[in-house]
Amino acid sequence: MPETSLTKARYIMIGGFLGAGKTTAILQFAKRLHEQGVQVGLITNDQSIGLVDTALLQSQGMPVEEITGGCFCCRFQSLMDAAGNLTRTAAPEIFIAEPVGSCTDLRAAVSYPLRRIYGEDFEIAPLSVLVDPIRAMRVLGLDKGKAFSEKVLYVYGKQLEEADIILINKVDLLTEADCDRLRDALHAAYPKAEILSISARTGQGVDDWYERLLQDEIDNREAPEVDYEVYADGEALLGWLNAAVTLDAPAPFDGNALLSRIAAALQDRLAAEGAEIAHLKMTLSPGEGNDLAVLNLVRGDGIAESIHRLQDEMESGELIINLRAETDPAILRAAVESIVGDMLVNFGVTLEHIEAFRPGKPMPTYRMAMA
Ligand SMILES: Nc1nc2c(ncn2[C@@H]2O[C@H](COP(=O)(O)OP(=O)(O)OP(=O)(O)O)[C@@H](O)[C@H]2O)c(=O)[nH]1
Ligand SMILES: [Mg+2]
Repeated sequence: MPETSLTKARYIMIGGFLGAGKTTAILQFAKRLHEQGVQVGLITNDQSIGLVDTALLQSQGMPVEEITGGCFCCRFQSLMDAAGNLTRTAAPEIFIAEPVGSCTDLRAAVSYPLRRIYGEDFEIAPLSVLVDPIRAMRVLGLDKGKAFSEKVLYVYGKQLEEADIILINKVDLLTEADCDRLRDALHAAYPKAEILSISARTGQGVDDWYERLLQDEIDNREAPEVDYEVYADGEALLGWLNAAVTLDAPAPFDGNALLSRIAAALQDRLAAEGAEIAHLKMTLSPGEGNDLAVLNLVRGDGIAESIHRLQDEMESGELIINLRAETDPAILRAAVESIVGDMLVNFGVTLEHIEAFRPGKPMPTYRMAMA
């Protein structure tokens, strides 16, 4: 619980499936607030340690706390501790939290408990859920392409069902006609949600959303029912891998090219295994300075994007890999170990951390279906 706040802080949660653009949207919103002199605190979340999202947000000078080893719902007290730590270090007026992208039931397991137990400390903003439009068109049957299996799609659907605001993100990638088709299909399937379209990257359409997030309160409606057996099975179908490697090269090398080569090799290997990638994200940071290379891939047939590039060649540093795909985690681990081994064959390499697993059954600390 924030200890030093005299007025209520605002708690904003921005959800959505893996790769939908949550971190990008949070960073842009936080930058905007920062420019306006508003103190912001960010909270990231993952099933494991070694997070690309935390590294990315910290590299932008943002106060960030991360909750690892389980989702907000299952680690509710850790969420409150993270808010307390941020209050001590940065005194935020606004907290922006990014839940795990395979997590749902946030309304009942986070928003309503927060309001009921800590309502004197927090105002709770509407629950936003972002979608990647290409993924959403496939899920809703508007477009062909590899989709996830049924139980993973159950989780995807539940995320949308509980949203106050569904955001069609990445509209910079869509034709107007496709955006309209997607909006109509989302509206038909999830009539309770307001649907906005934005580009977190370019800032298109974000102003109305920001206004809602800063002024409105979460809706009071009953949270959707969630079958935790199906939800747990759906989450467990997604293999999860986090790895951190320190590397030391015999001579300066192009770090941007190295990341692209690793991504291309992983993409080929996982396609051959029939594993649909939900999100591959990697960072490469030189041992000195604040420079950072960041690469993302959000579909098996997507194009890997370097969203930050290193200015100079590097000689030593740290590589972080976060990979989520629908497959056996042992396949992810074997792929990462062999590809990283091949690519770094002439380097001095220390594997600091590698973990590949299926997320465990979610067991929320609280579940309050009614506001
Ligand atoms: N073209 C385009 N790309 C975007 C936009 N927003 C996000 N992206 C890209 O989508 C990819 C995934 O974005 P993230 O913000 O990391 O997604 P996320 O939802 O936080 O993903 P997880 O944390 O893995 O669940 C990155 O390559 C982003 O640059 C957008 O508005 N337009
Ligand atoms: Mg993220």
